[in-house]
Amino acid sequence: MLLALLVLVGCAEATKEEEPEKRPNIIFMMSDDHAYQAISAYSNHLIETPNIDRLAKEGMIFTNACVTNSICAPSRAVILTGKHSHLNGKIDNRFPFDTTQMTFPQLLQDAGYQTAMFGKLHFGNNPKGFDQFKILPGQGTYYNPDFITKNEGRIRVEGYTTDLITDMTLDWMDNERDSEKPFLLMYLHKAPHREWLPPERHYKEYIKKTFPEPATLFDNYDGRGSAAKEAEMNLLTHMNWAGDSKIYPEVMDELGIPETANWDKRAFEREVGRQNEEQRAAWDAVYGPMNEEFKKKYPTMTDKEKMQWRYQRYMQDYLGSIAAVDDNVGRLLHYLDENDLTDNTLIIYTSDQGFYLGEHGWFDKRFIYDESFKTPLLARWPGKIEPGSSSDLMVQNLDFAQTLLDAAGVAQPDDMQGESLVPLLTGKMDDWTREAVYYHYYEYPSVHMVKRHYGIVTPEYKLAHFYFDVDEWELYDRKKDTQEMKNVYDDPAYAEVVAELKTKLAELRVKYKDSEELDQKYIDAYQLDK
Ligand code: SGN
Ligand code: CA
Repeated sequence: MLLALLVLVGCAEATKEEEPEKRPNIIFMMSDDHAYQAISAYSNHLIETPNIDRLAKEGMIFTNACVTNSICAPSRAVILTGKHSHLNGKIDNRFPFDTTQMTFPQLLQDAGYQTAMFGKLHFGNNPKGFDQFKILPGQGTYYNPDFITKNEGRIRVEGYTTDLITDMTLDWMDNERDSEKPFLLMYLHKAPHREWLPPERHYKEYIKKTFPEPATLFDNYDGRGSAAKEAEMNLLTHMNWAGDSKIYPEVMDELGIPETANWDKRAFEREVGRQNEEQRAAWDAVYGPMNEEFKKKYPTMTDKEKMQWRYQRYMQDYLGSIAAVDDNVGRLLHYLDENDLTDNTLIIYTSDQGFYLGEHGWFDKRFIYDESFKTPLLARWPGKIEPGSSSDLMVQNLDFAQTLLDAAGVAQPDDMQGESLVPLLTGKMDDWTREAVYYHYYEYPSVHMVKRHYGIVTPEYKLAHFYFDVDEWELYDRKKDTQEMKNVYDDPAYAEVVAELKTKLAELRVKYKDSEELDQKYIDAYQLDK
């Protein structure tokens, strides 16, 4: 009898040991243009984001995560393929994404994962490797959006986009999720992308707030090259009055304010004009009085005052849009808690790139400079990631594909160019060897006019080469000049650093298979495409 019992216990032990670890569910949460400066786990000088912060408290925060090409669709292509833009071909927002390429969701689906995508993809074609998807066409809209769906064609849904993306996600979790399989969920917000329209519950509150100005709001770009001077992303001179600051087109006419871009008023119509009667009445009850006040102030405002006013208006709408993202992240986390899904789910929260919140007087992104080059990154994986941990290593959006494949126990294709972050996440950092990252931005000439450039970034320095219609180099000492105000490329004290970094940059270009031929190829293709 005792022997039989021992044998039985022995068998149970053996089965326990042999039972393969359950593959984790994966939720990849990404918002669009969400600056790390606007997540309170990074800094709470602008906004509190308690739900997003929960991921940092219960997981890991990365303080030096960055992108390879700071713009929307290219970033998404890098994430899906695990390859730099020059290899995956999606160098800018206009080039088509080549859907014959392998992406990590296809590999996860092949390996038995149930896969779904909700929200913004921005490729102009549908994602491959998804059992279900509902995506916004192009940039999408904030109110009453259209969705392109896998099973129902193009649909229009009444409501506020950030909330709707979550409704669809939760509906899928409730009604379509196959509990026999692990899942990959890509939960992709449009917010807080331009033109920054919050829902009523937040604009009511945010329009009354005042935010601290960044130290470089009045930057005159001295000390840098022509790229910073010629970029068209200044809050005072390049922001739309109607589209961005929400001044009514008729108020602009009354005050004699010309359109900033020739689509300034059209942008307002495209977004605010999409609201239904009820939404519009609620909007006007709050933005109407703001317009009235502006009418009184405007005629005597100095340029400095206009800049300050525009900065506050920008932050009110941008941060109000983020407040809704945070609410919805909270809804999703709550659903996981309630449905016993928290423990075996790896969650990533990131943005497709960083964003300028008035630093250097700017909005938008594109540059290799920190606010757009860096991106928020938080990861939670109970039992695997130490709660409250952080990493300042230079990880990139290039690493996500391999990381998620690795987490799922799926082989990483040899031609992917990133590195799995799983060792970092699980506290086995010994084999992390990356000392520098490579960056390459292409979309020029185009909206915001940020010149083409590539460069190398190490924890200490940033070296960038601006090319195409210029041939200029910039070097920043990241430790001494954290705001990147002084290009020290020509400073003899840095001659050795320049020489060393140029060698390393050339090596990185070889390593990642970028080249002058490819630079030229993408210039030629762009010209033809014009
Ligand atoms: C639109 C925006 C630009 C933005 C690009 C790219 N203007 O053109 O400000 O830089 O998208 O953004 S808008 O008024 O039409 O919104 S991205 O996130 O898709 O790369
Ligand atoms: Ca973006």
